[in-house]
Amino acid sequence: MPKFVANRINGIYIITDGRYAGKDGHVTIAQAAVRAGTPCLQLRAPELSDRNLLEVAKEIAQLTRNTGALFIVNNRVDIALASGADGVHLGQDDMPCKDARRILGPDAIIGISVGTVDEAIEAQAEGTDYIAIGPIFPTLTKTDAGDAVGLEAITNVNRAVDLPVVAIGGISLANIASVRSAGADSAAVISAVSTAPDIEEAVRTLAERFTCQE
Ligand code: TZP
Repeated sequence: MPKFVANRINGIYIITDGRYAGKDGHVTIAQAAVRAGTPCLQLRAPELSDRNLLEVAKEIAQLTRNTGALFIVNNRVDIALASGADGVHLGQDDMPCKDARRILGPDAIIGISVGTVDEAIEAQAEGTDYIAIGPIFPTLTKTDAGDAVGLEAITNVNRAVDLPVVAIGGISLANIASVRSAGADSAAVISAVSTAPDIEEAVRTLAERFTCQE
């Protein structure tokens, strides 16, 4: 594992969402998350053209550069490379980890989404740096995410692999402490932050609740 992964895939993991403010929404969320001290930020913008996505990615890479926050691009290895991001997050249908590693190099942070323990074990064998397990709870944000796997999936994946485990899907202020109690190193959130009236405050509150276990 690259030496600086473990302490940054720890705590809150903010994923941007452009549904509410389009292209500018990603940067607005990123700015607020960085102000609130998020250790990790992911740009997830399937709705943007390549050109706009790269522009936003470069802006966020610049924003995070002097803050210590890890900057990850969802799915797009090319955009991660061109923007100078710290790494990429891959789904089960995205480019295989070993090919992404060949392009991005040994120091890049590569995360993989899994829905089962078997997928987590396979992802570890492929050389991923962290595992995202989900959806833990039902979510409306990703319609093809599959059925909720529940809190026990976090515990099971944690036992099966020796990597930071990020819980994702339907995580809110009401349940984030239970995610921590189940053993997640990190909690990834989209709607709990992007729909909040004050994004910075939402990030801070979620981060505090995550660290104060039930
Ligand atoms: N992968 C699994 S669930 C999910 C993703 C990207 C969506 C999480 O969004 P929310 O709004 O935090 O439930």
